[in-house]
Amino acid sequence: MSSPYIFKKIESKWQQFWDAKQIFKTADIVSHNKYYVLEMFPYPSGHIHMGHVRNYTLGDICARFKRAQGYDVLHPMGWDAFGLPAENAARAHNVHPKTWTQENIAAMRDELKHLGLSLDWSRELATCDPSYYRYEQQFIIDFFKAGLLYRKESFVNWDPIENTVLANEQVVNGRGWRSDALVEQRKMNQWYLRITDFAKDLLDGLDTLKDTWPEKVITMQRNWIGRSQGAKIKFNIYGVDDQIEVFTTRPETIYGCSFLALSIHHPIVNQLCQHDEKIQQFIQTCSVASSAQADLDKAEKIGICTNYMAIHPLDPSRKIPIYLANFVLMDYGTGAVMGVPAHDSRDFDFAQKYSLPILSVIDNETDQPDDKIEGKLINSPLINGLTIAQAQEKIIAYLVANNIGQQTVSYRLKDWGISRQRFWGCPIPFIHCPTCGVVPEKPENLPIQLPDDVSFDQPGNPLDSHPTWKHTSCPMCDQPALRETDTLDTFFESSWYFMRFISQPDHQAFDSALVDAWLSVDKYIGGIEHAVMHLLYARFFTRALNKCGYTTHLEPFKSLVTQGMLCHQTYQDQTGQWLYPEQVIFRENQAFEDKTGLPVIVGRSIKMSKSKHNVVTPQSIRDSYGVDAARLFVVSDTPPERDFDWSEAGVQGIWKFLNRLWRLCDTVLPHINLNCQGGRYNDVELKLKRQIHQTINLVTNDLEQFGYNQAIARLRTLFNVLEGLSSLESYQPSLIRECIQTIIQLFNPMIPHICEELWEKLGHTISLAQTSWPIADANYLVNDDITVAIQVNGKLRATLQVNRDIDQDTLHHLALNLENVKRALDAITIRRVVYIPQKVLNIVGH
Ligand code: ANZ
Ligand code: ZN
Repeated sequence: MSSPYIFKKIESKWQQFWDAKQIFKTADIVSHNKYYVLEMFPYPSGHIHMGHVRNYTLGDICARFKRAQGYDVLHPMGWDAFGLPAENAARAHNVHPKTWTQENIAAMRDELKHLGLSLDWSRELATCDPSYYRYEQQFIIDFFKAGLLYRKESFVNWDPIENTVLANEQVVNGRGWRSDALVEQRKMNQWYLRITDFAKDLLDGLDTLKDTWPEKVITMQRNWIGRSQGAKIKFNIYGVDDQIEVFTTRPETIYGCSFLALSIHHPIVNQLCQHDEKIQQFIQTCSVASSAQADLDKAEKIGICTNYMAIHPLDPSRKIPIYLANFVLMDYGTGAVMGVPAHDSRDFDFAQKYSLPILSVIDNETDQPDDKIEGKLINSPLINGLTIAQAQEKIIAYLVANNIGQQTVSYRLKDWGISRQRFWGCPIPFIHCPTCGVVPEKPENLPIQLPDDVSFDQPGNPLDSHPTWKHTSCPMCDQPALRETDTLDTFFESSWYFMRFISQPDHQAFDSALVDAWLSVDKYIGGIEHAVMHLLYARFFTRALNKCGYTTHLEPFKSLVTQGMLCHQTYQDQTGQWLYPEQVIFRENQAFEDKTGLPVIVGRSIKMSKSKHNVVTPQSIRDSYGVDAARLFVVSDTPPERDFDWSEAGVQGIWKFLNRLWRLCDTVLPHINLNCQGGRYNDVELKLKRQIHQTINLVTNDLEQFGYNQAIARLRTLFNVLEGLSSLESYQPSLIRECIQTIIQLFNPMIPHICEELWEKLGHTISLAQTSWPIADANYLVNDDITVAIQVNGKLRATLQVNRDIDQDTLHHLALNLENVKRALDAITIRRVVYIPQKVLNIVGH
């Protein structure tokens, strides 16, 4: 009777079936019952790794579950296909980045299709395709017209070896992350998007996400946007007809100010110190350093005194030295700081180093916000004796009244610099005309395509060195002009791909009615590494498109899941070389190298990475255990947001379980037939019936909340019950059928291939992918067990866990055996016993 579980055959059979029937294709309609599931789309590096498998399995479970519940599910897949690795491959192997990318996409698509994901492949897109990026060029021009795009000369991190601008995140300890070259600060003309216009809105929007996004992501975004309330205060410069404005969050400490510190890039520095050699020398030194916040925090705080003094705005008799300091950023606040050494640790260090006065202006200052002792102002004529809050208010009122300053809010968030001196990105569709200036390309000339004949033998941007590409004529005056050779930051592509997935007409970016209907993404799943940049840019982009009339939406992602990393033990041989898991064998819990038999050093479980060789490939797992085992394993045991430890023993355990599931079906099959009818249930049957429906109820709730590991645990419990039944004959066949079917249906989102096959074996002619989710019958959800309070003369003495249908006599009997009750009854003669069913048993006596 029993047949073996041949997963390879089953898996390819059902993948072909779903594909041929186009079951997961989503109609282009304005659905009122939609559910949009999206995993962050992959970069086509060439291979699918286990992290992808976990990510897409999480999404697929959700998509299959929601589909079974009757939603119109959209679950698409595509490729985030621009970026540096393609360019590096082009340099190394003399192949066009497009060719390299397309080959990788083909390989990865093939691997993905073997995972049995319920994807609508008809919507597949690659962002390097002109049919995609042409709309980015259109957006850029729209943004320009809406005042959201501008050019600015600013200091950027310049990598002199790679010949390109680096983002702050790409500068590590002052060096280029890849070249290791000392990064310089260069002044360059760059394109910027006005994300700062939306700083407040992006911050406020987080409130609407606080129940559906992970708290830590919200916090990270909030910190990144970095709202600070404070004041701007103007200081006159002694002997010069000019002012320096500082931004401070602590205006009440103004009497403690003993120096001003300016950024080296502050415009006034050039004005006053252009011919001061020592100052110019200092600026030079500071320029060869990263402006990344993290690096600045670590760097030693240094400064230099200018020959200028500022006048204290509240006490004109005081002159305050003006310094330049490396810790003052030009692009935060006003680029100038009032130094208050007694109340700021950075200012304190600076004051000590340069022997500046340290004047305390607050008594009892404490870091404890809920401290009873409140700090009071001292040494501050205008505000002495006031609390900090009172002092702030009074100082600001004074500043405003005397036109010295005003209350203000500053954001850490900076405008998004989108220019990259790269080839493999979307060309920015502008033209530099000697007469007309910077002019957008004509709409009819879009897309501006990347050239196919490209050479990477020179450093720098090949678009710039291409013999013809940049030479064009001005759209306004028709005279010879030069094309912009910068391309867009690749975060641009990932900022709207979820809209293009919804709708991809030939002649426009998307159909707005469809996008309005299908956004926001109901479940967005991806790595925590995107907590700030990608998610913030996409939130901004949606608002920018909203402003340009493309969509009514503001927030693109309703609910977010950030999955943990996949980890594995590491192995090293005696010389410290990393070994792959398949090079290691275990004997009696000791690890040895399979070739040499020498002992292996086993390291703790860390994120799978090629450099440490602690990876398993989806391909090898598929070959040894099958896709269903891989899918089930990566979601079992651990909640999605936690790191997951991959182990051979673990996946073997899952594989054994799948075999048991297979065999159990074979075992029960002879006892059930398709049209077996159910009758009244006896007690034993009722118990099983309740277990089935409670499982449906709980698993449904678990899946709703992404508690996949929990759902699996409950399903395995029901499975164990069925597998453990001593005699199937004593149950009505219909009940056994219901039980096995429920197990299969509820397991289907995780392990769809084996479930489809078993479903078919049970005689069904309609596939599970087309079958509705089971619904728990409320009549069977009541718990068998209840807690009854046992009272003696109205006083609680004990509680008892009993079956809800227990009769009074049995209950009474059980109660009399309880120690506490016995003791209470010691000197009492029982007169009466009152039972309020399922609540209280009261024993009354005297
Ligand atoms: C006087 C003062 C006294 C300050 C005190 C702090 C404590 P957050 O909270 O991050 O907004 N600051 C202002 N602009 C700066 C810039 N461009 N580069 C570096 N530091 C700058 O920090 C605001 C505080 O950081 C401001 O308040 C200012 O120092 C400094 F007891 O002013 B404070
Ligand atoms: Zn012109």
